[in-house]
Amino acid sequence: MFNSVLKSLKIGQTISANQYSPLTLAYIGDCVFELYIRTYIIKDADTQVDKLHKKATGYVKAQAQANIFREIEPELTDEEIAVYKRGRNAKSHTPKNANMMEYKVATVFYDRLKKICAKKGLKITPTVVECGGANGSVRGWKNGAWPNSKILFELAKRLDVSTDYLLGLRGEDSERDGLHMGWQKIKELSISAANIRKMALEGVYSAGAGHPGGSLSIADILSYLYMQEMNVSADNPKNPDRDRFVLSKGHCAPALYGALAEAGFIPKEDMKNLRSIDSYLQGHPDMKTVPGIDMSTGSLGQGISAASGMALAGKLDKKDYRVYSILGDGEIEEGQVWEAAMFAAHYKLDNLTAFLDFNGLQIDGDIAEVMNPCPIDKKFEAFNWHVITIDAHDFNQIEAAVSEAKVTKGKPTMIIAKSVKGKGVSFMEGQASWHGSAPNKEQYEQAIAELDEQIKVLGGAQ
Ligand SMILES: Cc1ncc(C[n+]2csc(CCOP(=O)(O)OP(=O)(O)O)c2C)c(N)n1
Ligand SMILES: [Mg+2]
Repeated sequence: MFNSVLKSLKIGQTISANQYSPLTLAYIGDCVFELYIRTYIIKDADTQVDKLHKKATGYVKAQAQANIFREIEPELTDEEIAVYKRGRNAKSHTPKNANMMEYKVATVFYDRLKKICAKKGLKITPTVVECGGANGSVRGWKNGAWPNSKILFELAKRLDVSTDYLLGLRGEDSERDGLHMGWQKIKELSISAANIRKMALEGVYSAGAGHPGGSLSIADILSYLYMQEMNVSADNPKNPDRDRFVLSKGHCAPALYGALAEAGFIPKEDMKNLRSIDSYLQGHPDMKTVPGIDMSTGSLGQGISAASGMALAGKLDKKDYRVYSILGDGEIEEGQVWEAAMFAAHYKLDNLTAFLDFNGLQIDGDIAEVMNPCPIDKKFEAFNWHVITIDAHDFNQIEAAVSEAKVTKGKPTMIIAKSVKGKGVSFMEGQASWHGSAPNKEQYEQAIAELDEQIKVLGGAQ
């Protein structure tokens, strides 16, 4: 059935409104589902599924479905569970074709489509649901290409919403709904983040030293802050009214330099001089030599203290600027962090927004084994901070959290950003060994190729 719908659809063809039969919905649901797996399951770092999924086999899809099923089972009704299990291959314990989840996603998708069209004053007409693409047919799973979910991308693009919104992963009926970022903006920020990752790696590779893992895990947050959020300008880096940024985990300077280069503060060509004896781009940020750097950091724990002081200064001077900072999850094992936490809450520094890069790893491995700081959220709450937990690689969540921080009065905000150390480079992800070591030539070239591929998929220039 799915195949016949697949065959009946052509790239560039128009799906008419009366084709919104359950079958078509199920088909679109299938497309959506593939993307769901890519954006949701893979993101959650089930690397085994990730690797297999890249092979784009039906088995993997089934496996991923089984994983989703296990995750959502407690929320399903008995009837839904029965529908799911009817579709299962009893021997392999994996589901067959359409299952309840697909049906659910398809339904949510249609609801979302209706909602966004109503919001934008559009009717669900052939033009709204027209399929897009260049090469004449809807692409399937072959060649590891982006598959049928192309339709989803096309719709998201046309409607200027994110794919997550259409998938029902974000925004439903919440007050954050209105904050939803458009597809175009997410694409731009994703491309900037990939560029920041590339530049950070270029620096570390050229220097033969540095910290790639924690640099890659904060690239999305930096992209959001520098390319979207902060009131800063390369033309006037010392503007007294600018927002401030302090990289408390200063060893991740390569990512900060990448962000500054992406935002035009420093020339991109300078990345290759990272850590050279005569370069202004040292292994840790130096406020005296690098335009756009507000605080010299690297000794863990000190940056957040300085950021708190800047926030208090802003209050005393009756300035509107906001102060942003990023801490590491290993960094918060430093006692000084908790003095700063107490200080910022005591002085009700609601102009201070900190991110905690919760990648689970520090220099020697698992943070829980070195000196377990968990539960981190409860600790900051106890210190009287407003705490929000998000996915560090999801721009909608970053934006929603920053917006929430801006309207939170009387308290500083800690955004606990669950991240993947080494994010964006397959062989670095989740590996403590990439905390502070440089890639060799072959590894560097592979990493850049992977990031270039990501940029290509996003439609950017590599
Ligand atoms: C006061 C101090 N002690 C030790 C170090 C050495 N050091 C550099 S990075 C690091 C681990 C930090 O872990 P985390 O904050 O989790 O960093 P990330 O995972 O984000 O790279 C350590 C111990 C330091 N820079 N400062
Ligand atoms: Mg860490």
